[in-house]
Amino acid sequence: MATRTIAEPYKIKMVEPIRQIPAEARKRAIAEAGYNTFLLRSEDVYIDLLTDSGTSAMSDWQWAGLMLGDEAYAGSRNFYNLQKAVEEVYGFPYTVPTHQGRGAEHITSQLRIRPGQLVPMNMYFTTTREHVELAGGQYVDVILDEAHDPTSQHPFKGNVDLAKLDQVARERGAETIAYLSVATCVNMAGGQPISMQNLQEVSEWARGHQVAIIFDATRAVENAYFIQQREAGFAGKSIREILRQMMSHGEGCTVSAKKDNLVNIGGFLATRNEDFFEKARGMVVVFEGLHTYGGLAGRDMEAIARGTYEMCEQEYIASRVRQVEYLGNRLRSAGVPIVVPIGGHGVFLDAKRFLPHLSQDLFPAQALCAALYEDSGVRSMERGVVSAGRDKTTGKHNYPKLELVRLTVPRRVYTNLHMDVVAESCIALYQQREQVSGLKMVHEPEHLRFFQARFEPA
Ligand code: P70
Repeated sequence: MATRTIAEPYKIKMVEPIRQIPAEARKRAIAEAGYNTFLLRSEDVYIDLLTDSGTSAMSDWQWAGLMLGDEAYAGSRNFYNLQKAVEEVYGFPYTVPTHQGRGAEHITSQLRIRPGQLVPMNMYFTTTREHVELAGGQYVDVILDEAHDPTSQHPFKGNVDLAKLDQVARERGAETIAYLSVATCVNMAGGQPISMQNLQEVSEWARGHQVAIIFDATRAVENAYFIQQREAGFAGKSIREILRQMMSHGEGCTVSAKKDNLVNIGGFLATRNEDFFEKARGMVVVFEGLHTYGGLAGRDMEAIARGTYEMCEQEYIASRVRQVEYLGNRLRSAGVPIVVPIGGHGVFLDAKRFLPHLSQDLFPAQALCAALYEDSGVRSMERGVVSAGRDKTTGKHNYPKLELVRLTVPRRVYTNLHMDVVAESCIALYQQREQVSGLKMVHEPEHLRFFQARFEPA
């Protein structure tokens, strides 16, 4: 039987006009932005696939919640609604709101890492790693080798390699591990999920070595969807059940609510460890705000609470991930090299295979982002050598195996016709790929350089 089309489980109530500025203006804009898509003005962008972070369309129920914001300095009712939603959906009884994900990472790193300790992670994320290092910790990569191979079809490329964990414990001693930082739908690997079976094994390992697991649960719902679709025994389970089961393996989590939770700003730290919670509550007042708002307005917390329920709806998450898949399949069938399997939040172009004539010193992914913008006004994000930064001890560039351009799909924002426009632009560029030339970096900030670095044609 032919499969029927599944449409978005919503209709559009309000629209925001977008426009494509002329080719000459795009050429000028990207040059003025130092060939860095982070430095473009959003008004000069046609279809914005820079990120899925804070770019979601909220529902009418969330917007209605904004009007119910209780803007009291202390004890806002929206905080209690948020706490309840987090407890019901993730299963953690204690919540500390933060202005966004990195606020929660900051508190976690400062409280849980002693200088010289290690933090094994299933691949680095830029802000997480920066906070680990600022706290004197050291990141160790313990993801499967397959995650570093854009062509490997492994269905759970986000899995932790237990042999790598054993090696860390053997060589450095388990007591040097501050905690395991386990990411869901691993961003830098291309939005690749971790399996429930692997989570179970990692959690047994962690218990055996008396090491805590703290999740980066920023894209845990997308991960839960992949478990439901791909892992034996989960087809009949709801997203909420799967998410709860995933989180049961951790002591707590940090979350950027700007992704899964369908809001434009916000984040939180949640835990079942009362002592950690007490300490985090003590620290949030120094860096973010009182423990019942953490840098957010009451209305923001209400929107997160409501988004936290909505994100688990089956029809929503299916249509969201399928839209990403739709874009990926269009590119794949035209022979454009992308990371497979197609990820949860975006399609990742493999710049090494797209532009084989450019060495990593010529920043191929950065150059490809700039070329894509020039071609169509589509904005994407570099996830390669620029994002990987420099080694803190040798001062040399980190050369990641993955040199990628991320086409990140905002939630509930674009239609599949927008995806067609994006695909056609990538395909056109691929057909004339020899014409894309490399870049040289002319301005390099010390921290998280990719945000503000500037380039010129090499
Ligand atoms: C993105 C955004 C944010 C993020 C994340 C994971 C897995 C934590 C955070 C931090 C924004 C971004 C951040 C750094 C570089 C580029 C883009 N990811 N963990 O676009 O959360 O932004 O709320 O502080 O993906 O992927 P927040």
